[in-house]
Formats: sequence, C-alpha cells, structure tokens
Amino acid sequence: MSNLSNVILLMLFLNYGAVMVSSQRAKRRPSRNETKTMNLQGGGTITINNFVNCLPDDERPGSKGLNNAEENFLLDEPECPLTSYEFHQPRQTTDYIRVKTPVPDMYTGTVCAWISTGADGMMQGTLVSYATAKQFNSLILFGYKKNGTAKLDVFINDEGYFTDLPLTKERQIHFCAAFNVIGGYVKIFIDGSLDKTIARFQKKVVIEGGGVLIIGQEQDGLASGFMQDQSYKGQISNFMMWDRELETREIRVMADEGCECPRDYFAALTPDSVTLAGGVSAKVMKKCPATK
Ligand SMILES: [Ca+2]
Repeated sequence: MSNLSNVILLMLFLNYGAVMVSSQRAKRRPSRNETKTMNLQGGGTITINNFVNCLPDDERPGSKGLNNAEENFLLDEPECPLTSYEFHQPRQTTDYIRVKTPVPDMYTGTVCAWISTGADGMMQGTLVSYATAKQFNSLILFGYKKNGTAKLDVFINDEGYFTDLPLTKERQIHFCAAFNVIGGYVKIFIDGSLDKTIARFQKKVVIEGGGVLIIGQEQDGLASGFMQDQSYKGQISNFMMWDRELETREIRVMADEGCECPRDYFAALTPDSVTLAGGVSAKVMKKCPATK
C-alpha cells in the first residue's frame, strides 16, 4: 500500500472514531450553549461542550470496550476530580480537611458536594466554613436537626439565616448552595432541583479572599475555635467550589450525571490540594456518585 493510501485509511478510521465518540457523548450529555471544536489528528473535528466528564471505571481509557481512537480522545479530555472523604467521629474538634487552594474574592459563588445523611436524616454538622482574619463567619453551611426536622444554617459575611432541608435518613444526596451577595440571596439545590431561595442578606459586600477554607469544622478563629457539636459526621464526595453562581442546568447535570462538573471550579478536594487532620479518611471512588 502506498503512503497516501495509509494516510487516507488513517483519516477514515479517525473520523469514524470521532463519530462514534460523538454519538456516544450525545446520548450522555444534555445540549449546552458553551461548545468548542477540537481538531483531531488526521483532519477530523469534533464539537464538545464545556462539561468535564469524570469517567466511571468501566469507561476509562484502557478499559475494554473502547477502541484506540476513543481512548486517545478520552485521554485528551480533562476529568472532574472524584474525591470522597469519611468523617467517622461525631462530636470532636480534631477531624477536618483544610483546603490549600487560595480562595478568591467572591461576590458570587457556589458550593456543591455529595453528602450522606445519617440515621437521623440530617446533614450532620459543618459542611464548609470559610474564615478571614477580619471575619471568621465569612461563609458557613451548617446542617443539624431540630424538632425532628433537618435544618441548614447559612452564614455569609457574618449574617446568618436558617432554613429547613427536605432530607430523609441514610441517603446520598447532591447538595449545592449558590450565593450572590449583590442580589442578597442564596439558592439551595437538592438532587439538582432548586429547593429554596433565601433572599434576605443585607451586607452587599465582597466575601474577601485569602482566608482559611475548612471542611468539617466551624471556625471561630483562623483554623481554630472549633466546637464539638458543630463537627461534621458522614461522607462528603466531590466537594467543589466555584467563584460564580452556577446555573440551574449546570447543577442539574452534576446531580444527574454524577461524574460531570463545570470545569472552572477553584477548589476541589484532590489529594494535592488538601491537608487532612484527625481521623478523616480518604476513600477511593470506584463509580460516579448517584442519588440513592
Ligand atoms: Ca464561627
């Protein structure tokens, strides 16, 4: 065979692979406005959207069922971090995750994670606490139970608001809080759907960056001032933060797909970006998280 024939065959093969991947993707992903076109070796192109796909083990490059063209394509695509941590002990001040990634100034932002509810059906303790030297309660999400109902306290710029959460016992849920200090509101999403909007925040000032971001304890000082009854117990998976208010459809895709996320997050709990304290243990995620 001539070199030219080889080139033509290679181009046909690569284009075929691109079409196969494209049709596979189209089934998995919702349509989005943000798309980009990638050039493939051999001259083919493929359009992908702005979501990162964290592939479950059975679809990862190198697993059976993918041909070489697909594997090369998948390797080219960055993945969402799959992270999972277990907070084993209730009522302690020793167990937490400190996020080393710098926190930017935020007028808007979003916190999302998969969390497990306990036998009492609540988010148990402080999911996140962000403190600056000037203001220890810059951003707090704290779950607890009161009068038989799951509650959530939200603090932004030292202002606190309290709401109910529609949680049931021993479930894994996808939780997001999207805040906008100029608009003065926080939107709470459970399993990809808007549960409620808290719209009474008065301090329309920036949440200053450069502070200390802690998962699992509530700070009344910089990385200090923890209280036993505010500690987190349970599992936290794929915790991420963005310095923008995610759109409802983006949150819905994360909850529905489990392994996908908008890639412009500034914090995720990857091993190189966290310090673990006390008895927090990292777990290996073998499949995408899902509601159950
Ligand atoms: Ca505090």
